[in-house]
Amino acid sequence: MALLGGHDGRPLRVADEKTTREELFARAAAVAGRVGGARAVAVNATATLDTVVAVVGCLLAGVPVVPVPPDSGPAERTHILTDSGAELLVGDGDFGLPSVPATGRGTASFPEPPGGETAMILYTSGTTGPPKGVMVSRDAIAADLDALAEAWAWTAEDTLVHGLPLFHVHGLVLGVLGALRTGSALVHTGRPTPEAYAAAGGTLYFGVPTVWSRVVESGAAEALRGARLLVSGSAGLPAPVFEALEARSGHRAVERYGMTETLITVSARHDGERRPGQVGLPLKGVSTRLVAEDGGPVPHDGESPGELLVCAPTVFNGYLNRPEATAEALRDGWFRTGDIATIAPDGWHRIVGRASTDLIKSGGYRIGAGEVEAALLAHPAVREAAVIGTPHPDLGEQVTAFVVVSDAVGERELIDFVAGGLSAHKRPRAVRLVDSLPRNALGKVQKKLLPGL
Ligand code: MCA
Ligand code: AMP
Repeated sequence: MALLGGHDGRPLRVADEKTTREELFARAAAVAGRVGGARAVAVNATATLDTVVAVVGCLLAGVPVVPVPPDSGPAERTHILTDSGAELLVGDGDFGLPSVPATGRGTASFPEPPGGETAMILYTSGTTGPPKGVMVSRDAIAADLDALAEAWAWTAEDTLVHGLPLFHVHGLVLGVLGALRTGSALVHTGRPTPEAYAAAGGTLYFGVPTVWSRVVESGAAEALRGARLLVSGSAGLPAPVFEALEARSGHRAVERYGMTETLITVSARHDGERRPGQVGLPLKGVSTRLVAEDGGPVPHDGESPGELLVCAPTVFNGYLNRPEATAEALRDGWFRTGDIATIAPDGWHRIVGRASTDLIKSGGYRIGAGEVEAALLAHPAVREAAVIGTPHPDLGEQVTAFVVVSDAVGERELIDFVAGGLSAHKRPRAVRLVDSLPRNALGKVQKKLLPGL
């Protein structure tokens, strides 16, 4: 089966624009004809139909597509474009690359490219340094979407509703390619607001926990009673939000777990239990296990925590240009997630934390502390910086920075300074000016001693 399914699926809406499958594939064919042969192609991944056309066009042509966050600041964008080797931009954007339009209609058909080839390069934060390019193959995407379709009974009868960003796995791979492959109708609401979710009349809804918490708080949950499945992922769904959502919508949310590098690997099922605070069972074709810090096995007794390792056909092709990082993360086919989990004897997984304090999840976005620290240190008044995630009632975690400065500088100025280089969600919400950072005898910052952790 072609990665993108047939041309006879149901219609799509992205923000205010509607289209049929036929129209989408005709527009995408025009793009495919213009990008063929490029090493990689960038797309300014706004929440628009043009983005969907551009991505589908690249996939038809078998050219790796690089969705660029539209709000990424100059430093982040330059890194993504340089590292990915993108040779062209589809659509609008001031990217300093030759661009081709996403307009027009084509009639050519394209042979299905080899499944092992990289379909997308998705940039995601590590604990240190700039974001890494995660190479995701066509086969990995197809395997993941088919496993999810099976677990959620996701078919062409569904109308999928979400408003998530089109530059990450959740919104783009599941939320757009999933609809194309299963044939379901898609309503992308532009932004994931509770009002838009309530008005969309879907059967299947995707959201990050912040979205579900806002759906509950706003009173919109009541309008989702007629849906079939509400799915949460990208960060842990707090049990109180799970329970409030059930009380107001009648739905026990399906929680699922994944990563950019592995796609979605663990989920509750449409025809199975839903347990608040737990992320479910491995999807079809996925194996998981737990290891201790010394690499030894950890029992699957539902209590002993260990680092979660994943082996699956959905695992990535590696980090672009970073063989050492790839070798470090992927050993003998097992990917080290960096997440600490328990596995119960009945196979249910619970994510209990992360091995490193240097990866922050805010609103479902993964943010590397090191990248934000580097952005702060570029300010002439900043001498030292330590960034951590601190609890936030709406976002799960917020980015909090502790900085030592040499000259008088305000919190706002430093926040705006970071925003000048990086995506908006990477900005610290709070900057605390301190006299010094806690360090050990070797001079390493002891983040666990910072207030808030
Ligand atoms: C933000 N704002 C700020 C600051 N930070 N203003 C001043 N100072 C700051 N430090 C601004 C924002 O720009 C925004 O302004 C306003 O405050 C509200 O921001 P926020 O509370 O963040 O809300 P939001 O903009 O409505 O975003 C919440 C959100 C968003 C919609 C939940 O975080 C989101 O789209 N998250 C999804 C992330 C995602 O898709 N992750 C998937 C990764 P203004 O209103 O003017 O814009 S893939 C993945 O994780 C795996 C595979 C998986 O499992 O899915
Ligand atoms: P990303 O690379 O942005 O895809 O983020 C992946 C990370 O999100 C994982 O390593 C987890 O830490 C976190 N994550 C995703 N889904 C869940 C979930 N359902 N529960 C807890 N954490 C999650």
